[in-house]
Amino acid sequence: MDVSSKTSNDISFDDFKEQIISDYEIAFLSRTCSLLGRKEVLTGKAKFGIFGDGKELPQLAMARSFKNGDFRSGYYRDQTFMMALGLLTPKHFFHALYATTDIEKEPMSAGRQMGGHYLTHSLNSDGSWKDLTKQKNSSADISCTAGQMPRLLGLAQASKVYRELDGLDSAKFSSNGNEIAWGTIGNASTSEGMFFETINAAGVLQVPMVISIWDDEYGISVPAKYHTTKEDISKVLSGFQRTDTDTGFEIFKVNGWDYTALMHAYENAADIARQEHVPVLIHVKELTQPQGHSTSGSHERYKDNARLEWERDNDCNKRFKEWILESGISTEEELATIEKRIKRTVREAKKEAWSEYLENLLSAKKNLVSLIDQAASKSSNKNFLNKIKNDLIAIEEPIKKDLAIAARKSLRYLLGEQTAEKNALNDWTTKFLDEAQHVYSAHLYNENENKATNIKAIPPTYKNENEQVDGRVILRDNFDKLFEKHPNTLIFGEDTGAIGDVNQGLEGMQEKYGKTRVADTGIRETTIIGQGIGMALRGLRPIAEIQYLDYIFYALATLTDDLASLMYRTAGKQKAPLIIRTRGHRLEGIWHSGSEMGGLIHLLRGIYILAPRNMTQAAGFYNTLLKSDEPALVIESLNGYRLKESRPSNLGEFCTPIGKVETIREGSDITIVSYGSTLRIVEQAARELLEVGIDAEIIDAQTLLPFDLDKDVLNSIKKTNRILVVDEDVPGGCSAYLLNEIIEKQGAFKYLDSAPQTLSAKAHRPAYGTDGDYFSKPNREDIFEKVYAIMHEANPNNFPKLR
Ligand SMILES: Cc1ncc(C[n+]2csc(CCOP(=O)(O)OP(=O)(O)O)c2C)c(N)n1
Ligand SMILES: [Mg+2]
Repeated sequence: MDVSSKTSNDISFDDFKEQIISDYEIAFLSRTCSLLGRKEVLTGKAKFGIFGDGKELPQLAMARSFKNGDFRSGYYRDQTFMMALGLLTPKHFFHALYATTDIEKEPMSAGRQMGGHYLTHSLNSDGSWKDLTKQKNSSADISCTAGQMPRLLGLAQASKVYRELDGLDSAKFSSNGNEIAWGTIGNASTSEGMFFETINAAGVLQVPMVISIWDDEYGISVPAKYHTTKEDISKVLSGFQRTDTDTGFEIFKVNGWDYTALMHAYENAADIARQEHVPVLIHVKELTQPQGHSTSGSHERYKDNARLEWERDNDCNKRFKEWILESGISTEEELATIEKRIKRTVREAKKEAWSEYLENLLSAKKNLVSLIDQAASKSSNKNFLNKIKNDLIAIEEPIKKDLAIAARKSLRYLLGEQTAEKNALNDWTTKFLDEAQHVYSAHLYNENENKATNIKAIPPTYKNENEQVDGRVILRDNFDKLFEKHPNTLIFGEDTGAIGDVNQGLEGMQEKYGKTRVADTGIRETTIIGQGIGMALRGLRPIAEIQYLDYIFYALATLTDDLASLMYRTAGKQKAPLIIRTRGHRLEGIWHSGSEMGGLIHLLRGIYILAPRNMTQAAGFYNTLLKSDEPALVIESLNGYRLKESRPSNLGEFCTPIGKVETIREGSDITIVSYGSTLRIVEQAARELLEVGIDAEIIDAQTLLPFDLDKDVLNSIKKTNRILVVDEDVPGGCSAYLLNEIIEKQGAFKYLDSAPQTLSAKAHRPAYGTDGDYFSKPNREDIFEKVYAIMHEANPNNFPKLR
């Protein structure tokens, strides 16, 4: 590690002094918040607290080098960093502790995440992008340790893409790729696979990233010797150090209490990353936890006296102050005045936040007390109602739950009564519950006009229906149109680039659009998704390819924790319109035939899940998705690339609608709902069923999340009065989900003459070979016999027992 003595940020001594005092103020402000925050939890006003104490100094250094347009991807310790950038005020801090649901007051998540999870707003209220080059940006934290790493890679890669490609729509996202993506991670969390995968990929891709490791030698109660080989992460990673001949990382090691060394290390790191587009790692050692890990538990339980004493002596704020005094930058008296002022500021912020938090609740309580009182005066259950009212009055600091319970219980005592007062209470309760539910449930998906489900269907047109080509050709030629039309679109994955994916759906695309837009990656599914999330957060339109559906599970944590929750946890203030392209369902064997849709649709709420039956439908989904801005998973049918399809003439234009089913065969006896590859077998079975006088209607579910927004399946059942759901997931998987949608949500039970049924694959993974497939997945005979049995039960005379 060569640290140059001159950096781009060199300033005069007077300015440096001023900077030091201002940094001391922020360090002290942040620490005061941490100390008071813990008290708020211990006295019961907040449920949980995790703070930034002990990590103040390096975060001030990081903040100094952080510029407009830069992005952070960090974790719960970065309180001081956020305060230093003016993105987190003491009042915000307390509102987050209390879980205030007003996004203006609690800008980090509108009360959805526990305090200590930070973000900035990338979107205007209509969902359009803000100018990210004019603000300091933080992607939204998640609690899962190291979960911030995969997206960090994409945030950094975006700079590289913006620098390398001409003709991009970059005005709001990048100034010639000059932005750094700053990552932070705790020492213990570097044990996670996500960390190592990200480090390796960043070294390969050579992206402008600065990763800080806040090393306090602990991960909750577990000391370094159980976490890290040699108990020293930068020593372990030294093989990544770049040399004169090899690219790699620049690695810095610095003590977390050493202000000048920190400032210098960060300025150097920023210069290298910003100018040379090289990843940099800063291992910040000798940090402490003055109050232990979080508010649950105390570190006195697991740290010995020697360690506790060392932590007290080396507390970075304490050593910072000692250094300021020793070097004559300020005096005890001056600092005492500053500290007193800051303590007062924080106490006031806390008081204000608490009273703002309570304000609406108290006025709602007042209204409710009066409504219960009035309803009681006209009720035969007056005494019971008065008891509820008095219990409510006694709650001085009510939460929404207290109000909801009081209102709902009161209505039970008014059963059967008809008074204007009861109606008023009823109306209030409905409105209150609806509004509260909205507060906690909105923004799982985009709620603005351009949401994907609003994109109108455009059917494929054909000049010559007889022009039959392999399905992969339709995909390839459609991607060609999309890359031409949307310059911000890029695709990457294993074998995606040079050979144009394992099924040649991208054949020739790299030659035409270059290695940045059509790229091969290492075998690392988690960070492929991370690249996608990070780049999508910065205005690009990435398509991340997961080679086979069965390998998506390597990336599942990132998909479910990060991408699927993004809109929700940011209360609509960030978006990552990432398209994930993969291929699944029937092919050969345990790991190339997966159709694990049940698992995915349950874990990935917040992402659209689309299962097209052929490549025309698939291409139509990509066209739809690129008109909108939401994340989606598209599962192409593995065995469909070489099947012939008519070639549409409006490639790149036609749109498969999201949330709509398609009836692909009309019939009158039974409705069969299916999706993906299985549909072809259902169609064959339906032809055979016709031979015995059974006329089946077949509906392609095609979009599993969301499913059938127009309730077309219900209309079909009104006609056939029977329903069978067929898929190749495990029993009780996606088929059970679809049945629940149809029977319970659409209300189809009213129209059924036969018991609703599902036919799925076996519970085990699909065995290899044609026979393995036949005995693992629903086959033509299974479908025939299942439908026949339903008809036999309904009409044994017409359909005598088969076997
Ligand atoms: C994937 C995952 N596993 C476990 C946890 C529980 N957990 C939260 S913080 C933490 C320790 C992290 O230690 P470190 O990375 O050193 O950060 P520090 O808190 O010390 O700054 C653990 C185990 C989690 N949040 N996520
Ligand atoms: Mg730690």
